[in-house]
Amino acid sequence: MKSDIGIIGLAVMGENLALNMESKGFAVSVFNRSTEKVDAFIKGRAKGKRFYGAHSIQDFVNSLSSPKKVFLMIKAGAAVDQTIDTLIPLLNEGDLIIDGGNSNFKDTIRRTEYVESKGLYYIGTGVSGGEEGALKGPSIMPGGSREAFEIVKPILQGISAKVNGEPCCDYVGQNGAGHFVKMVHNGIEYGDMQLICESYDILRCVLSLDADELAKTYASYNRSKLESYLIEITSHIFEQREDGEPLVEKILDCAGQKGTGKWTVMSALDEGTALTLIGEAVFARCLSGMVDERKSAAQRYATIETCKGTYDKDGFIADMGNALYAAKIISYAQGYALMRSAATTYNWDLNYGKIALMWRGGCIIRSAFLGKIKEAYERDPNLENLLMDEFFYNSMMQCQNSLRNIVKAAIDNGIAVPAFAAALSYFDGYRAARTPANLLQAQRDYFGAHTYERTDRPRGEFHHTNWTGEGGSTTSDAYNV
Ligand code: NBP
Repeated sequence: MKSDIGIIGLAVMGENLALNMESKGFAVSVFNRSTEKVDAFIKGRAKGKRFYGAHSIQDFVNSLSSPKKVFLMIKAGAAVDQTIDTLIPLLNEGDLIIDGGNSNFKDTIRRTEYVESKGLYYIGTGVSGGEEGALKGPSIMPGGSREAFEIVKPILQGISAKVNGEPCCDYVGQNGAGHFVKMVHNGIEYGDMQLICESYDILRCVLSLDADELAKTYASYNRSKLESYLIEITSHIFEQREDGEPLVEKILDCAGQKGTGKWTVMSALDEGTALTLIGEAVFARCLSGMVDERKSAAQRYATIETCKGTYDKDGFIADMGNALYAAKIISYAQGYALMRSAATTYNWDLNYGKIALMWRGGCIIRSAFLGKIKEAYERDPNLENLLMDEFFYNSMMQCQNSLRNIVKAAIDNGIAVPAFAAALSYFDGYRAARTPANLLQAQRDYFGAHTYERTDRPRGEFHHTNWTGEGGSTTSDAYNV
């Protein structure tokens, strides 16, 4: 009997996805470049289950029923291109290649065109939820043609997480849309994690909370509007002890990153949308990496007083909860604004409510809050910015003072809060009818004759002033900074 689907790549994600598929009733073929991993899997976790372990790609392809569905779960980058090139001559018209790794969406746009030019279908899909999600039900964000999605829909929706019976997997859009949305998901994950880390830094400094109290505080946040996987695991992390000491205090404060946060910020720069909170989250990881330099600077500036304020404990903890909520709203507003802009650039018809639903379960940023985003886009599918939605407007009005209090406390106590501060600055900038950019335009026109629009003239009319009396009337249209 032939298999319903085949997976190439038996590292942590591929192995668990394969087991998930088999547990949902699909027969699965597996292949891995180093074939000893195939044997180890078949003799180990796959024993007695409906798997076929192949030792060559040809054997692997032959073992699949038509249309053949090949799911790549391998390292992103050149490995994907190489494997696609190996597969193309072995597949027939109408067969499908699915890339489930963290590929750059621009690579996925290119590969979709290439694979489709050979008469095959191509799906680039985000898969989120790590090892556990892959096994028990990840969030799956597929992009490609609709026909391609229909071929594999029963399998992808079958293995995905479910919230209230609805699969956390649906068609996202053409070519790179799935990988783009997954990338933004990862960027938002960076922002959520950074906000939680900053809240921990403030709480331990200002209120001197110990690990037990922090565990209780985050557990209480998890019973509130902040309910989410990341808040939940944070409370568990504070409970973890080693030799009687909280393990978290023994972990070096040097953050790693694999690049999807950076890609998100780079695409925001390409789009010209303000993704300040995620940008700060990426830079905070960079700064954390300068371990020795920071130690020297700490000694040099040791006389600056930090952690010196006194605050009402219960009131401060409540303020922190509200500040986290307000900053999270702003971060998601920025992330969704980026997706809106990219949808126009790349001609994707993104359904923002469905995207919120796909993130609602199975993935790292899963939270009750995403249900509110889904409702906001149900109220208005063309919502310009989440901050303009009725629910989020009311939430911001309830929480923005707390965000100010927390940023003030951080500044007074000498604690870095790049993400909280970026959130507040974006909010205040976004709701400003008049920014100081009039002066900026005057500066640009002064030194570079870049011209400016006027408040007392129609938009689109550009004016130049000879500020020094020495310049001519020639204006710049090629040189822009
Ligand atoms: P890795 O990203 O560590 O990749 C290891 C797999 O890639 C192995 O099967 C390896 O085969 C294969 N591979 C490599 Br490396 N080069 C290859 C080549 N030239 N040709 C064929 N196969 C090659 O595995 P992972 O952590 O399971 O992640 C898989 C994908 O899913 C990645 O794109 C990752 O970014 C993404 N992802 C990971 C997570 C997570 O939590 N880990 C979550 C979501 C998405 P070998 O055994 O022969 O070396």
